[in-house]
Amino acid sequence: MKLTGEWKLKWFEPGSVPSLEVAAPSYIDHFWMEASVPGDVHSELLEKKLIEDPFVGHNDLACGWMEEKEWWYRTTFLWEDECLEEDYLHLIFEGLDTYATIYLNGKEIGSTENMLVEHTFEITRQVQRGKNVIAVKFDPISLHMKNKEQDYWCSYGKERIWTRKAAMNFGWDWGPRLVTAGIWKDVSLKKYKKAHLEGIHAKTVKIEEDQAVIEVEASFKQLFKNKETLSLSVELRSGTEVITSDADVLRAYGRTTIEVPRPKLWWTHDLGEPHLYQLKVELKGEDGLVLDVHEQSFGIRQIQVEQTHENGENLFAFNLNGVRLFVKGANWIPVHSFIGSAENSRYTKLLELAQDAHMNMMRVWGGGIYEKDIFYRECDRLGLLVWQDFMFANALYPDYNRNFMLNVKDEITKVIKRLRNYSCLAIWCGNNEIDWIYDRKHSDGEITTPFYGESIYHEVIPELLAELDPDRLYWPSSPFGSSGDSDDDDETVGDRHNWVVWHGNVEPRKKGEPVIQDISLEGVSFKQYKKDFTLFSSEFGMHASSNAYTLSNYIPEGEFYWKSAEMSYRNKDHFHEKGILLMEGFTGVPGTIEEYMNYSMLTQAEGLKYGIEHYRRRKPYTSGALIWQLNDCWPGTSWSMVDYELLPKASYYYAKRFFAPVLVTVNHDPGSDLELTVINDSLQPVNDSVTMEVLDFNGKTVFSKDLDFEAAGNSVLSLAQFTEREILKGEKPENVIVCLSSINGTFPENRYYLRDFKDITYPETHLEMAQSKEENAITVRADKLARFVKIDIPQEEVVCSDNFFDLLPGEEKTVHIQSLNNSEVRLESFKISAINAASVKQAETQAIPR
Ligand code: BMA
Repeated sequence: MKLTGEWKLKWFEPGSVPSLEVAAPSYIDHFWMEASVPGDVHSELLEKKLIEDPFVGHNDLACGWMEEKEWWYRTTFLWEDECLEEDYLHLIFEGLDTYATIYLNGKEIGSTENMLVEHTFEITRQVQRGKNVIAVKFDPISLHMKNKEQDYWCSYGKERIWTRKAAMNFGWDWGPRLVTAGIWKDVSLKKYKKAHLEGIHAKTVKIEEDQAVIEVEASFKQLFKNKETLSLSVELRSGTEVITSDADVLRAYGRTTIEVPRPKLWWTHDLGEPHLYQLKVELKGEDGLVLDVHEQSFGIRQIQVEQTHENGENLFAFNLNGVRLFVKGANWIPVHSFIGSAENSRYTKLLELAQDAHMNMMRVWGGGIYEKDIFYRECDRLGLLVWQDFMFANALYPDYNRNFMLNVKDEITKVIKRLRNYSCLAIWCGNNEIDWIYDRKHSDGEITTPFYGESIYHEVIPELLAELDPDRLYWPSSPFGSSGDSDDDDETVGDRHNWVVWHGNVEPRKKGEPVIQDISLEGVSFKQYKKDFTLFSSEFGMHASSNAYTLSNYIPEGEFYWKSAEMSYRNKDHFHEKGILLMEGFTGVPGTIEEYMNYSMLTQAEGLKYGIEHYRRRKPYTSGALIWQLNDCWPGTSWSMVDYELLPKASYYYAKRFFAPVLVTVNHDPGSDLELTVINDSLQPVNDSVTMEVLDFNGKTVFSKDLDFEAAGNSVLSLAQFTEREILKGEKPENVIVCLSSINGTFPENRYYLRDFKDITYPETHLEMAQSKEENAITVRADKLARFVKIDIPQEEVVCSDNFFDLLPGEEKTVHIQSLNNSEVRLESFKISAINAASVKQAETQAIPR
């Protein structure tokens, strides 16, 4: 029985009313506001218009008072069921944010201090027939911080040292401080008879040609009065195919293996079908009656991380069902500042976007939450792997405190049990950047304390995993791995965060050495990616503006201009110069808001393309590229590829090409030779021919060549090399575009300029366009080369088949438009522009002359 839906909510001054009074069934909550559960107090007050939208202007600062209140939720439920001798009842809170005390019918049944996991209460004797009252009190965090030392390293919000809550609530370098409270996940009542299942663990132990072996373990809890010998049966189903097996049970634990003939494997979507079986585990009494059932989907698959190449070199390569992968994806942060109120559909939309851009892995970054089940279910369904951090990020944690550690151990245990059965789960990781940054800050004298928290990642988590999920790789931190005296960002071992680009880190660096940062045009430039020979790039990226619609919705009137205080407030990173330097090196410094939006998006998109094509050419010695970051939790300017209103930035559309399974790339820098490489991540051999054309901006062919190739499955093929002279035939390098296209259609068109944007003078081009309402499509054409053709969409959650593209002279492109929320697409309000277009076109006016 679900207890979600309507609850009542009210805030009090902390301690101003005795708790037992408010919790009492007789208490009159008549005048309290109604509240949704799951949810959070900010969303509730916003809906009731009691606060201004915290995302508009500086309104987030006006919400500060909410952190200092005591928040109460109350609800009633009717319990008509009888609890018999052998029955017992659980009240389950899947998420309480954060310091909560729970009362049932006026009695305190417990208190919790961990937002990140579920909390269950046995209420068999407290429940009454008829009306019952639940009251939940949330204390202000500050109340629990009294006498708690907070005088050591913790980026953003010192309270989070002690508080097991989404770290990003306290602010991050891409989001505001909005410290939520509330019942943020489902609440339910579950009645059991005699016993219930507790921990199911299903895994693939062997995959052979025509058979797979699955192992299912289950434990259960039995009512102490019940002395029956219980049994467990397991069923695996795919369509009409059903395999059943009974487990051998010893005390409260059972185990069985299932042999699956001709198994259909779970693959990432780029390699095959993410096939899912249905798994059912039943717990039965001596009379054969089913006491409890567990159902889930289950993918037959094996995943490992290969750390040594056949030739002895180091690797960090995921291997799925025997196939060594190149991981393509992005880092995932909470989908909203108000996580409890975020709709499940937001997860589906973002993950489908990721899949459409050929991503095959998401990293659930350690400063947010262990995601909601919908996230993992969708990753299972869509064939996306998950890199799962434990929720420890950029801070020291008080592992010297026994109570804190009991809380942490409980959290880790619950999380492993909840997530280990998802097929998408590829790796566990202890924390975000703590090992690496501890050494940096310690060497600089900024940290003088011991490495508090070290035992969590190096002792507690690995010990619990050895018991509860021993077969999946555990990686203590990200980045992690050192070849002797180097620091954990070592490119020759494990994963690496490339914050040379953007943050200007100077690397390699040895442990104990001072930290050097080079915040200069060259220091932060994306050209630095080519010096990165990492085995696995798990974080790297650059800022780009959000789309105009997203920003203009939340920036107060008159403030939507470049360098306004409101625009600058959207950028939560330190040293705003970094972004400007990055643009200065590639596009030039913007002078207007329009230029800022274009230049930052173009720099991010071209920069990521530059880095990722380099990483991909290094396969398998580089085996993964996870962009920082896929999504945003508010309408700011950040490293994200998709903005808060679910409007993709240019980099997202670029990803559809630079992450394509088969890609032909050019390795080139101004003045250097052009090296053509075919990257084939698909498992099939590809036979095709590349047409390489060098055109001037009026469309004249300067050079053209067809190059046949045959690329083996899962391989990289070096194809050809040209000097600039050979292909320019006297033309100036800044006056041409190099186009690579496929004769057989096996790879997407790939285009390059031979000089940086700022060093090119684009001709003035004229755009022509037409629209088709019936097909939700726009066709665009340009007379001369058009750079960065942008379809500006004043509507949320709309995606194009392509956007932010270039058009060759006379080239015509039809773009299909899709609304993610199925609302009407208002084509007539779209604006089409190009950086070098004479004017901006409104979608309704022009028609392409035939
Ligand atoms: C890394 C991440 C995040 C941060 C990002 C950008 O440090 O792990 O903590 O938001 O880089 O600075």
